[in-house]
Amino acid sequence: MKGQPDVKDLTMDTGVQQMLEKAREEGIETAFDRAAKMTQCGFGSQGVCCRLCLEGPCRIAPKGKGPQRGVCGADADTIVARNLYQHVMQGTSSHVEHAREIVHALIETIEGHAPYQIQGTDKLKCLAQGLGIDIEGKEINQLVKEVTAKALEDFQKQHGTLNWLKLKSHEKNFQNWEALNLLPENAHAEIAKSLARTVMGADSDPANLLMGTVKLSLVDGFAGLHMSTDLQDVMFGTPRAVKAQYRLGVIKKDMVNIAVHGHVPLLAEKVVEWAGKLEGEAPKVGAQGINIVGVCCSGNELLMRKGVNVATNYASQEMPIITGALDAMVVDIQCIMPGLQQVAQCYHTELITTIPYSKISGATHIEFSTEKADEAAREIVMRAISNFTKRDPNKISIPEEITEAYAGFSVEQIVEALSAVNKSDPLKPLVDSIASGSILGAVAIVGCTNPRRKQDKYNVELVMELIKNNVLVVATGCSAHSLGKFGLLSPDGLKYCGEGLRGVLTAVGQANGLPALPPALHMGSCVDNSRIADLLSALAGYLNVGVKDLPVAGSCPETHHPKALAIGTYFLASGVDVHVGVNPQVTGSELVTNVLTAAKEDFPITTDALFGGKIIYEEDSVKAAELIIERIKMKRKALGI
Ligand code: XCC
Ligand code: SF4
Repeated sequence: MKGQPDVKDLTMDTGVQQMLEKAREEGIETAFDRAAKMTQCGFGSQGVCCRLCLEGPCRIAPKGKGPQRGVCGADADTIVARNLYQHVMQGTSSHVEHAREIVHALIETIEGHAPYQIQGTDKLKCLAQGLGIDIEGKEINQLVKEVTAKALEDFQKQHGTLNWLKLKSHEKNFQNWEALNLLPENAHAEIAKSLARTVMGADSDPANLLMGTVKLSLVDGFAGLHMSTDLQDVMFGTPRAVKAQYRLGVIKKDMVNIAVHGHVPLLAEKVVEWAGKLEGEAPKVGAQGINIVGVCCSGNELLMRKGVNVATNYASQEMPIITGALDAMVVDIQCIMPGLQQVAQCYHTELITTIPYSKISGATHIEFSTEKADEAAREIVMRAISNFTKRDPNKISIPEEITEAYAGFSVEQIVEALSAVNKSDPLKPLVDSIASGSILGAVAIVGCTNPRRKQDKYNVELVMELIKNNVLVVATGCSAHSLGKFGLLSPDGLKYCGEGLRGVLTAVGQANGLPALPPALHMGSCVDNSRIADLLSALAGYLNVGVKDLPVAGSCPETHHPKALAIGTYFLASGVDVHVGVNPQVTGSELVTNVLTAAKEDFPITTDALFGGKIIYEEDSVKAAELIIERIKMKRKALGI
């Protein structure tokens, strides 16, 4: 078709390019096509469009040329701050709901109503102790009961603060937040208060709104990310290093292929279990077996704990269907494009939604509940098997490329790997390498891919630039998938590292019987950004400094989801610089921009001054790497190294 962008400009992934060509030939529209057609609203892009009440929508004209206040009198600063707050609210409520699901699944499990087993007993004991529970002589079920009761308090208590915040925050951060009156009482109250606070005619002081946003982000961090990860580890075990494969080539022509997509592993784990149990059914329809592949963060959860292969990441989630060989795509919550059904209906693929509050019109809905987890998973797998017979052979074309990758780097696994170098003091080799300059610092590459940006390019380029400069990289989410696809989660990627970093990764790898550790350590899904926070707290504790003093940063080069803004704000509040490669829709307010980016040094309040972390907004990955490294060097200097 004329005027369409070259597929090579849309994604770095050649398999995805191939599928985009196929989609065009077959007349199928994808997210990349829709992104190309959708012109972005100039007001919305800067965050100055307000539709909070029926006097509006109102929008503030840029550069003073036109109305400078909404009908109610709200100015650009108020509107931008409220919009950011609401984005963070969306992210926070997503993660908090995720955590709450896991709490209930654990409770139902010990009450005998849900077909799961408590696999992470060490983690359970460790959490229980941290929460002040006496573990002496108690059965596992009793400990789960007491730990989940502490978790439920984080949705209910009317005074004090979140148990998980007390459990997981670094002492210096806790003191700072307490002094600034930022400690949330409970997750639900804070979300409700945030909604009440950002309605028309409530809080309109932009600085106050920004502090509210930070307070809410602590709910995201502790009652969302940390609680989800911790309790998932209790249920399914803490991840350990695994080897797996990446790219669309993991879809197998002669097997029943099921893609698992979404976020909460409760369903995904069951689908894997039932695929194993029903393996014998596949030959009855002429298939050689059942092949589960991951997409997005459900993919991450299964990769981390089960070594399940990953087909693709966010922006290209339609592509597994376009191979013509996907027999079912089963989804739960978040990041699931409604457009999937449009694509699925052009093939034999059955799109299956499972969560009552996340349905897609036209898709099959098989209700998943923890009580009925087995029945639902069994039905899903059986349907996929029967769909195998409905394939159209003329429509099948699977890209061949496959990349090898390692994942499963929980904090526990990282510490264990380091123990092989120094058993009595595992963090010492890492800290020594940082002090000597062999490792300059560490950066977490997090977040997504976004159909508006060339897929994988910015994630990969940034990492290449960082590791070349001896910066250690850890990764989560769909950006980790980008790295996996391009060999950066494999020791093969070592050739891109600077000498110092390469030396350390090789030494630690060899102490563990591997040729080397990969240049980027895959730490999990987006909720597993909590693992990164844990690692930073441990390092800061070891060095007896604040998290804000560490030569580290976070970066989301290709994000698309408001969840990333919630996570990013939590990291800012914890004293970590956060680079964003995608327009965060705040540039319409000089005040908000200055508070977050500390662009003007003499600005009265900045997150940098309050917490020790700031936003670096830079779309170019090479320039971003320079800016990140500059800050890392500044923090090194302050540490005297
Ligand atoms: Fe979604 Fe988590 Fe982003 Fe991927 S990385 S696109 S948020 S699935 Ni979380
Ligand atoms: Fe307009 Fe104010 Fe209503 Fe927003 S809250 S739509 S700025 S009148």
